[in-house]
Amino acid sequence: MSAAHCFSSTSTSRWRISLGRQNLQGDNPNEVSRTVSTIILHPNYDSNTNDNDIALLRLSSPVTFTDYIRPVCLAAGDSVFNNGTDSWVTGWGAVEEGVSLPFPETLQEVEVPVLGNRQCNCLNGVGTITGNMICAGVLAGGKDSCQGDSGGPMVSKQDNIWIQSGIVSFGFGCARPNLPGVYSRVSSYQSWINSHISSDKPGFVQFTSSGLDADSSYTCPGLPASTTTSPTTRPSPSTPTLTSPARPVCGKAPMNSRAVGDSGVVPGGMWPWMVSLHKNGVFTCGGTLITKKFVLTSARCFSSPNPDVREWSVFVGHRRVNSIEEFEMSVGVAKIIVSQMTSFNIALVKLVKPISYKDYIQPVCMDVSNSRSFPTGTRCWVAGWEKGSTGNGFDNTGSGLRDLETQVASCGNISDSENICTSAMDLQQGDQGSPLLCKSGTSWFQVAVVSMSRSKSARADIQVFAKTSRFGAFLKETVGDMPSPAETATGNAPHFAISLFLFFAVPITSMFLL
Ligand code: 4AZ
Repeated sequence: MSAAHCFSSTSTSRWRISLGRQNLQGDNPNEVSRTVSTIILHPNYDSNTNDNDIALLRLSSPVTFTDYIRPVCLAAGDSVFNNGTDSWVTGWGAVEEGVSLPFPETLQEVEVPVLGNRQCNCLNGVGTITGNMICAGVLAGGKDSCQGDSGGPMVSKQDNIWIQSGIVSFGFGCARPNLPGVYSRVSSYQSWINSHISSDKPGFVQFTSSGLDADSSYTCPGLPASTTTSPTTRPSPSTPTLTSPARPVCGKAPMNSRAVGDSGVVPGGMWPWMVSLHKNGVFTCGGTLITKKFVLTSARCFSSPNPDVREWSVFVGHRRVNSIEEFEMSVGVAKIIVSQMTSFNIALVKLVKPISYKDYIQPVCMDVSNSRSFPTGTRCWVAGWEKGSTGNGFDNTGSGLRDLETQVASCGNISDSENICTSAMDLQQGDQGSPLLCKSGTSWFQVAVVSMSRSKSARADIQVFAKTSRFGAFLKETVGDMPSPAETATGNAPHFAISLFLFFAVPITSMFLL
């Protein structure tokens, strides 16, 4: 299998196929070669648009498989390659634009993540990338296929099987920032390939991606709305239902069965306000839903003062469906508003559309009127995602949402009017932006945002969080009306003098992060 653009005609006479070859020059002890009996170009190959850039070459005679010559599996038609899928491209092409591979021209490899078609269209010009193409590359540039790699494979590994997802096709230059390489999408051609091979057909294997594709919420001017629908799997009918009250209520977790002593991997739906924030498709931070349109997280999730909203997407509705953890949907980001204090800043992420509440999608309470107390000994939890090996922050192999139980502790000689303290916790990088959750009455409150700096903890025995009552005005101003706890909605809210203050905290102490 190769690319159609490598062939100016279907004349076979001048072609030779080398297999088991390592170097283009010098000795290749494991090499076998064949002439070509037939060249089949895709009938809809369009040299103007590069659409359907695929070709099949029939070898003049079969080759014997060896340790150096083996067939790759091909991505089946129903394969899914989410944004970020780890991929490898191999070839003898140029090592940078205009620089050919030096002697003895040894086969090269490069690792590149899949970049979703929506984002790839936005980067290359809307309309450039058809559904028969798949893109891969890093936005920073520096890793790519290049001239001479054409026709070669892009592969991804699944359960120890290498599956070819793409055929090197084209790109604007090589390894340029924001210009990923473009590949023919092998999974689009299962039936075409099979129609030309009668015996000894290739092995088509379905490649799957876990979770929703972050690319589905990516957009830019001129790009049609996403046609990607939410997962076909639905929550089981046995899950409890929560009827939506006219006035939104916060801090309700109908599926939460957390009891004192519980910590660890969290089944979906347990903390219904938990969201995960993804930058360019890669899990970056935890966060919480505080209203239908706002997510609260740490300012430290955003490295630049003016984050690009187009790079970000928010996954909501973490739940368990048929024993698989997944998110109901991903939503784009309309605005990222970072508080402007000198330290311990928080960030509000405004979503492009409001979220509908479900059992497994609920807002957490914010104690904006500072009327709740969380005395020493109160049991609290930090919920957050481990940064999984897939970089998605979640997958089916256990690196999902987990929580850590802790309890409110005395701040000792540290001012407790300024701080809230808990027993020490093993917070990790993936917990950045995640909440410290404590129950007051029947409602769950977020009393802190995990915001870890690179400095080590000042005290190992307790976790000190700075009270962020100073963000009360910022929150009210930015978010407006917030849902209230069920108890106060019935009219028995305690009346406190300092109504604008928020009992909301960010830890001062922290973990060392990579
Ligand atoms: C080429 O000319 C070519 N950066 C192949 C791949 C890419 C660019 C050019 C992708 O064969």
